[in-house]
Amino acid sequence: VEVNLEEQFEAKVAKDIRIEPKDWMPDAYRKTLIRQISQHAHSEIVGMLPEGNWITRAPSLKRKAILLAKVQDEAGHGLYLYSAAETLGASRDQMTADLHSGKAKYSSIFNYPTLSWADIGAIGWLVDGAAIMNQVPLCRTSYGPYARAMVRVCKEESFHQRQGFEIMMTLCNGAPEQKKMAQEAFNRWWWPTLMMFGPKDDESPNTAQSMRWRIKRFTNDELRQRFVDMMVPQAEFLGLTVPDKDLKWNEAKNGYDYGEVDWNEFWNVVKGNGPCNKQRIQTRVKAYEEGAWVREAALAHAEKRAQRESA
Ligand code: FAQ
Repeated sequence: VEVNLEEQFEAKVAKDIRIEPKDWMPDAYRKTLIRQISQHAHSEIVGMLPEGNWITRAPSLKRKAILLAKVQDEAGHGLYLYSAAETLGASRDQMTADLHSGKAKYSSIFNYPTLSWADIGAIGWLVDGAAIMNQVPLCRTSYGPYARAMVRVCKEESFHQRQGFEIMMTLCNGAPEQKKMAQEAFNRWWWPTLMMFGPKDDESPNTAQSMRWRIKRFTNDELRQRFVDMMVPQAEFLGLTVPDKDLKWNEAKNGYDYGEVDWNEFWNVVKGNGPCNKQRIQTRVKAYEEGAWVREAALAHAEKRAQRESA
């Protein structure tokens, strides 16, 4: 029977028929999805923090309102993603506990500090740009709830990316000091953004299987290359210099050659030793503890209602 189920599953994936929560699926497929979706959810939640740092200091009321909306969208994305992981049998409490204990991973990018307002532009432009590059293909991922969540997430991400680009445009067309701030932010965020796509394909233990299951539609290096090719002309348009002396157009491959990412730095950040890892986790733990009364009140309210209804 097991063989049959496995064959049926493989056949569905091959035909691009979505796998749904109640369908039979191999244990390893379920585990991989829980891993990726929960890491993605944690990234959205932790990803609120670097930008949250600038909400009170945004340079105008309009900028503040836009940034507040963007950060709230990220909370929403985190919640859809936790729900998608729950459809696979993951428990929300366990996922939260794993984030808070440092056991769970989340994107390395959110362990870097936001030192100036230009960093908010750079995050929207580069980090959301990378997120879109990675997530548009996930709208066609083989697991139904994850694919459907990505559709709305991607729409919101494209708004986020435009707001980031618009901040960069404003700074680049402004005073020399503003242009300098924009370049410095670009210098800080460029390489960490390239790391978001994950290790090189030959050092990525999960890619081959995830491609076979059509969870991933492109490899880490494929998406990283597309991202570089998309961003270089945008940087030129802004009048910014890409901080990579090895960057060079390669006519034969119809794309850019670019320098080597500092993989030591990448693994160091993934292992918890980036500039802000400890601070990020502490902030999440504190928020969770301070929200205990809300969870207790909601439970007490639900119990009262249930009693009233059964009376
Ligand atoms: N940081 O074998 P692979 C956002 C881990 S966008 C930390 O290649 P896989 C929006 C990886 O988990 C950011 N860890 O793994 C936003 C694995 O560890 P494990 C979130 C990383 O899964 C914007 C190990 O290295 N986006 O939040 C990283 O096949 C602005 C080996 O790697 C997503 O999560 C990294 N950068 O490919 C919010 C997208 N890269 O689990 C706020 C969905 C790799 O074996 C503001 N995820 N690792 O212990 C994916 O597409 C994939 O999971 C990849 C990694 C491509 C990230």
